Amino acid sequence: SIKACLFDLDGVLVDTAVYHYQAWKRLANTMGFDFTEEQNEQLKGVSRVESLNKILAWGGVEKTESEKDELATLKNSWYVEMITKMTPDEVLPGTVDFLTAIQKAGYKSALGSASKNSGIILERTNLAHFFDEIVDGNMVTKSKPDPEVFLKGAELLGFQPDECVVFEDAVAGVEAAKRGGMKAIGVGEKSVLTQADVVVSGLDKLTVEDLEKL
Ligand code: G16
Ligand code: MG
Repeated sequence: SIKACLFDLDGVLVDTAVYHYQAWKRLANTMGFDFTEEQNEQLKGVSRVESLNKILAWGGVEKTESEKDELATLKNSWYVEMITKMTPDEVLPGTVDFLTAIQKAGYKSALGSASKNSGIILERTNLAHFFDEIVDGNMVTKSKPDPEVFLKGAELLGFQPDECVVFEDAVAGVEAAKRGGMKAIGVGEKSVLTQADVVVSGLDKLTVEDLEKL
């Protein structure tokens, strides 16, 4: 049975995708091109370097490794400027209630995010205290859909993969959970998150009883 919960950050607990989008858009604009909101969907759950590579390809722009480092750093400085101003109001609906309920019911929780900025986001939104362990982009070498981020979370919490459930909004994240041998609750659309065991529109639609039924 399920004993631990592993949460993705962006798109599950908070909506930082809008800030990533604004910062990447600004970067593309400085290079003389733009990209659409639809293209932006492809950046969700994807690491910073991989996101930059995709954007450069969309603009038909080639850069050296050191130029890419500079561009990624510039984008991140704009992104950090925005997330530093985040408030607890930006936590997605139902998140605090659900995290409180599972904590009371005795489930352990870990974060499993691709972001290297998870610490600042969790502090600004008052969510940090809900997590027994934090695994983020600073601690992993392989991006989702590789299961590394979630396997590390399970290990740090001291549980087997099949005792864990992952909450994910990205296709790559759901795939990572399944490849890691975990249950996956998709947050989003059923037609998109086809590999998930259960799909909900948000954490506001979940109760502790739903975890017992997995
Ligand atoms: C998040 C976002 C991605 C972002 C990645 C890296 O992942 O969904 O769009 O590119 O983190 O973020 P950073 O540049 O802050 O290291 P997740 O796993 O929380 O959904
Ligand atoms: Mg996500």
